[in-house]
Amino acid sequence: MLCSGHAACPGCMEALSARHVLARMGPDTIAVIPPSCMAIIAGPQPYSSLKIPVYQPTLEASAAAASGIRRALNATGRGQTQVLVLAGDGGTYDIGLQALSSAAERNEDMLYVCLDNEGYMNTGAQKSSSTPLYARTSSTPAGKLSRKKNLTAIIAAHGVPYTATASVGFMPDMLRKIDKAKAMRGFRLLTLLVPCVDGWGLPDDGGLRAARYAVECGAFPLYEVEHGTRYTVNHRERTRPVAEYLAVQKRYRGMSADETARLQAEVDAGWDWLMRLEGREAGQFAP
Ligand SMILES: Cc1ncc(C[n+]2csc(CCOP(=O)(O)OP(=O)(O)O)c2C)c(N)n1
Ligand code: SF4
Ligand SMILES: [Mg+2]
Repeated sequence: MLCSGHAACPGCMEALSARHVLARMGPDTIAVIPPSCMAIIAGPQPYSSLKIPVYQPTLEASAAAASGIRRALNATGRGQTQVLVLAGDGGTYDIGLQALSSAAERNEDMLYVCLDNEGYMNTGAQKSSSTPLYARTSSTPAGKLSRKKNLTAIIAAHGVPYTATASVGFMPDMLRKIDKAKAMRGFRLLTLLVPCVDGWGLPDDGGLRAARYAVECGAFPLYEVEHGTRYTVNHRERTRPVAEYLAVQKRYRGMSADETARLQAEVDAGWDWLMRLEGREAGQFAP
């Protein structure tokens, strides 16, 4: 579904993730791809590296464009065709959030995949609200001073059928979630962590390792939320300190021991929050 010869950097995890998403979604799918690395990978019209129709909206409008395509398909008897958004974190956490929230509130029937490389990578690796605390970007050269926004929980709070995180470093979990989301109807969001070789300062063959370490240290937990309340954590073991995840990337170079300890504490707090939400659904926790 994704042709070879596209314009991704060598070793790009976004291209690898998109290839698997597209393969699972199948040919009866229309893709909506706003400005982002994925739009470069998909190619400039009239050329395309995707074997399905692609619509490229403005950076703000992915979820609105996908809503319109969905309704046009329904009106012409093509309700079975999947509408798939492939958008970056800048176009999702920040610039497209208003349209995204509206589509979630209306429970529009689409699968929205956020290819989360934690920055505006296509335009030179500026920070987004998905960039984690202390990460260096071209617009935060001394390290970001605010934390990563929790998109999954924000959209889950709209009460939509399905939101989940996934990482290409845990492929069976990722493929299961794509299949599960595809089989559902209504608004579905998958946030895929896609380590960026260029923006994170990784070696060309370092993407998968970063994708695994992020989960194993708890910085990017794998979980899914059904109907806004039922939280399930999919990878429960934390087998590394955050410091090991930071060490494989140049975007955290020069961090002090104090900053590393603060980031570890923030990851620990995020993990506890997730455990409480999961327990609350099981009746073990009174909010
Ligand atoms: C409203 C608006 N602002 C800025 C841009 C310029 N722009 C194009 S792609 C891009 C980066 C998008 O970042 P993200 O969505 O995270 O995708 P990535 O490039 O990281 O894959 C920006 C800022 C634009 N197209 N529209
Ligand atoms: S800048 Fe990053 S996300 Fe974009 S194509 Fe290159 S490696 Fe992939
Ligand atoms: Mg991005």
